Formats: sequence, C-alpha cells, structure tokens
Amino acid sequence: MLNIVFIGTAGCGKTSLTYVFGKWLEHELGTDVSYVNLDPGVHRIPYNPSYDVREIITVDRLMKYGLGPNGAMIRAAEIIEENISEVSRKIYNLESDFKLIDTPGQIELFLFRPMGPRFIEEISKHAPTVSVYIIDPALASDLSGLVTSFLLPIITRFRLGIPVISVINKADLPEVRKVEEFSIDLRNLKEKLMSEERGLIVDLTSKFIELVEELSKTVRIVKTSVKTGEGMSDLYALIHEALCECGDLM
Ligand SMILES: Nc1nc2c(ncn2[C@@H]2O[C@H](COP(=O)(O)OP(=O)(O)OP(=O)(O)O)[C@@H](O)[C@H]2O)c(=O)[nH]1
Ligand SMILES: [Mg+2]
Repeated sequence: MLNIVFIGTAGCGKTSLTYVFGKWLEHELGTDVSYVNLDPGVHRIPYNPSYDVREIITVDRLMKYGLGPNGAMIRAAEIIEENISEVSRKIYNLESDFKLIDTPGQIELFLFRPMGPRFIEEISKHAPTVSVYIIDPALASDLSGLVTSFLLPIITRFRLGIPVISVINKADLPEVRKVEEFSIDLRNLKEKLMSEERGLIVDLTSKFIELVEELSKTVRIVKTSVKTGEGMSDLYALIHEALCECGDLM
C-alpha cells in the first residue's frame, strides 16, 4: 500500500496527472487505485473519487455565507484540519495498492497552512507516503522562475518531511525544452546567469542554484504529459527509487 500525494502551483496539472497516472497504474500494472480529492474548491474532476473532501466542506458553500474566495479557501483548509483524523481514517480504510491524493489548487493552502503537514503526519503513520512535486514549465521559462520552481520541491520536502520527487509536466508544450536545457546542467545555468545579469539578483540566484545542486545530487527529474501520456513509467520508477532510498518498501 502506498500513498502518492500530488503537489504543485495552481494549474500545474495535479488533477489531470492524478487521473492519467492512476489509469496507467490500473491498465499497465493491473493494480487497484483509489483516487482522493482533497480540493474543497474544485468543480469538476476527471476521476471517480473514492474519497472526496467536499463531503465535509466546499468553498462554494462557505462563499454563500458571505466569505470571499480567498477567505473561503482558508476557512475550508481550517475545517479540513479540524477533521483531519476522520479524513485520514477514511483514506486509510480504502482498500487499494495505490492511493493517489490530489491536493488543493493553491499550493499555500496545503503547504503553508497546518492542514497539509497534519494530513501527511496522519496518513504516513499507516503507509509509506511520497509526494510528487509538479513543475509547470510556464512558471520556469526564465532563470528566476526556473530556480524558484526547483526550490519549491525542496521546501515541500522540508515542510512535509516525506520523500519528494519532481516532474516537469506539460512535456508536450514547447516551453518545456528551455526548462530541460537549463536543468540538465545547473553549472552552465550559473555561468549563463553571471554573464547576463548583474547585482544582488546574481548573488542570490547563484546561491540558490548551489543549494539546488547540493540537495538534488541524487535526484532525477522526469518529464510527463497528460496530453500524450509520456513519462508515466518514468514517474513510477522514480517513486520506486525514492522509497528504496528512504528504506520504505512498496
Ligand atoms: N498541454 C498540457 N496541458 C496540461 C497538462 N496537464 C494539465 N494541463 C492543463 O492544465 C490545466 C490545469 O490542469 P489541472 O489538472 O486542472 O491542474 P491542477 O493543478 O489540478 O489545477 P488546480 O487544482 O486548479 O490548481 C488544464 O487546462 C489541463 O488540461 C499537460 O501535460 N499538457
Ligand atoms: Mg486540481
């Protein structure tokens, strides 16, 4: 039994990848998959959820009581946190080899508020848990965007305390080529930066690159696309590697 938690910035493809990777696991490996929706604000999801947090609260319902969209999302996260034992018990009770967990649209609701770390603490008591951090090429197509995109999975690892693997999604889009070029060799990226930019931003960015290099020595990043289906077996292999490294068995 394994929990796989999909995390990333708004619109990076969490919901679509949860669905497409789940179908790949079912069809290619013949495994049982449970789909879990933790997004209280979503309207339509492509998979049939085995557990849906909207049974506790929805953003729409809170907005009917007069909250604005951001206030409603924050309140929803608090309500989920108040019910975290029940939520994680229901997920724990699902009988399947893989539980794919789709998190709220806004990453800060899950990562920076107590809900995400509390949820991870609960579910990882019962089964190995790994997070898939999804990089959106649209946010990584300039140097500072790229470095920020590489730092976020490190922050995710730090905040959640579980293995985090990174994927660059939307591999079918042309923007991904630039991200790939940069990420293949961070040292080249640093030299390029030094030659093109000046001042504090160069110092900061090169320190961040060093940090990413240092913390990502053994990390492989794979490309996925929910449009073409590419990268699913690579993603599966990467999850396997991450769990082997931290000693958890699948
Ligand atoms: N071209 C392309 N588009 C993608 C891919 N993955 C997701 N998208 C598109 O990106 C948009 C957002 O996808 P979602 O799966 O809803 O992303 P999300 O991270 O769950 O979004 P929120 O939960 O709203 O933050 C949709 O229009 C998807 O069709 C991909 O691999 N390639
Ligand atoms: Mg979503």
